[in-house]
Amino acid sequence: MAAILRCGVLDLALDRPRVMGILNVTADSFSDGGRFLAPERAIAHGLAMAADGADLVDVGGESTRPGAEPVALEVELARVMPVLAALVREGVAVSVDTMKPEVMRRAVDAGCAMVNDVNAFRAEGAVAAVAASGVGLCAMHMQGTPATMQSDPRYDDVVAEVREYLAARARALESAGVARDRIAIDPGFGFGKNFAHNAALIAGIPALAAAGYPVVAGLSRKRMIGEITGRPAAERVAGSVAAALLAVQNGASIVRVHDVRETVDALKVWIALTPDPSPRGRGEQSSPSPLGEGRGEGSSRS
Ligand code: HH2
Repeated sequence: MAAILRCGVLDLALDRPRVMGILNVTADSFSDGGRFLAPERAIAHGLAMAADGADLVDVGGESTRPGAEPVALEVELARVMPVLAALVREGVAVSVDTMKPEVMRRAVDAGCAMVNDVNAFRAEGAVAAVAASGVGLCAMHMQGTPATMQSDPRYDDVVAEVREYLAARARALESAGVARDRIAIDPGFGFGKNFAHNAALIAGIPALAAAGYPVVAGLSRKRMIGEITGRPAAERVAGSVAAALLAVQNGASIVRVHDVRETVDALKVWIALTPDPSPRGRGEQSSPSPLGEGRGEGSSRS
């Protein structure tokens, strides 16, 4: 697996776990809906997450929570673009969380480092929108659509099916000219998965990583954490940090989280006390080094 994830001008070294901070510029996200709909609040929160050590800030303008309805292109652009542009101007590495090719194109033009698609670039024109850009790409697995995905998800072998799907999507990107070291994969926790499916996928991260792409894990504040702890979304911080550590322990390269400061602290401890902090299954190993202060330490902008 690549030791570096190439994200446009950002080379994200994967010798230690990386943190993607979640910035939902939406009215209805399951844990922070409405909090960051005002651009100035969103920008301030993005800057705060970067200062707390987020390697990427993932800006999204459309909730994909179970039952969510799609938003119109103009609405999504109006939410995402001013925030994304302001963060890029401030030197923050930004990822855009979208399923829409036009949003992808505009975000790439505005200097985003990564495109994160819960639909794995299946929309017509999505692969073409990103192929020639050079930015990093995160392809996520989802069974069904957000509107219906949690009604009755079924798999014969969830790990094998998710892995095969993600490998096929990565191959589709590579066939369109995307370099392998630009691609990350994500099993899509909670996207058409029940508790047992999610649990199997956490345990199955080594098998997913064996597909040869860095694994992104997004467990933060999700229903599974609530089912285990009995807590509402806003009180799932400790549970989410525990899940992020477990994902990293199992070989995830990037964790997508709401609570950047707490996760970065936990990872610092985990890295400092783990003999080999590089994700299992990765070919080349490196010596332990604590997470640096602030954003981007260990990454390079060229
Ligand atoms: N989860 C959500 C959205 N985007 N992207 C990736 N790669 N992996 C994930 O697990 C993932 C994702 C859903 O979480 P959130 O953004 O917090 O909520 P909402 O979709 O309601 O905005």
